Amino acid sequence: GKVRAPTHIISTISDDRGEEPCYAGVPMSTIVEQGYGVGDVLSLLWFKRSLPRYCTQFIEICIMLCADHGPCVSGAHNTIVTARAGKDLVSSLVSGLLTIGPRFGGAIDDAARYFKDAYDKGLTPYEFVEGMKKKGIRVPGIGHRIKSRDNRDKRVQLLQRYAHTHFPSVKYMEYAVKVETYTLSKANNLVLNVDGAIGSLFLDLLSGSGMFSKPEIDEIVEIGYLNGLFVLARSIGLIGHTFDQKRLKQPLYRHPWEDVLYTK
Ligand code: Q5B
Repeated sequence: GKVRAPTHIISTISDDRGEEPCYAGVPMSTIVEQGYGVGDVLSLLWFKRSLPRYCTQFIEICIMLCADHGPCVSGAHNTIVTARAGKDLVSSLVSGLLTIGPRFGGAIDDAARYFKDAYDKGLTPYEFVEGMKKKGIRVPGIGHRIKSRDNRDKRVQLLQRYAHTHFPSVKYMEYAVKVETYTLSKANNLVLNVDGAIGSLFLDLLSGSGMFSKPEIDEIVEIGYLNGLFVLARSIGLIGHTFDQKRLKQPLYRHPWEDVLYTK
């Protein structure tokens, strides 16, 4: 038979060799003519399948809600400083993106991992939170610098409301809310944050939609797809902050001496 020389790259999500590009086998003309949205395209390229409308709309809501959170957060701050140093769009964007991690925006995957593990093992919120404390690990998806019991994060409420209306099951999110009830008994700012809401609700999407097998869900959680939602979304805002600084012709940023504690 035919012998195929081994290739250096294997790729399974898209193909540009034909008359038109295809995403997971779906031609671009179908995507455009049938009114696919960003959620559909993300589903094809990340999950290699079309998802039901309520799922793709949820993905789009996550992207819209996380697109920006003002100039004071780590990512925007870095982007603003970089743009003001005269750097180009890509440099300004990536300097902001590089701050996304376990404390800022990049706790979605770990929130999903820990909430899934705790729920699947049947741990009570008390056992889960105190177990994390013993290990010296902060509960990912819990806590916020400015949000608190008395100043709830509207984004979290909007995501929860959407899921309650459209998802067949919200068991992971309900577990995360029980964890929040326990952490709030410890401190006012230990709320379920936007990372925790997306992490727990994405578990509900994966397990409740019937579109993913159990090994596929485990693989998605293990690989860590979900921080990608925040990275993708916040890129929109960081690009906006770059243009804003350039439009405003802002000079080189220098932090004021008065705001530094010089000490030995
Ligand atoms: N403590 C977020 O901390 C923050 C605890 C905890 C147990 C916790 C912290 C945290 C987990 C990571 C996470 C996503 C660093 C946040 C986001 C996007 C954003 C951002 C924006 C946007 C805030 C005071 C005491 C200490 C701590 C304890 C704190 N968190 N205990 N589990 N999770 N969370 N990140 O206020 O006894 O005094 O030592 O790491 O989910 O990034 O808008 O800003 O859209 O851009 O700085 O929303 O919660 O509190 O560090 O002074 O801690 O609380 O151990 O206890 P803070 P700290 P003790 S959403």
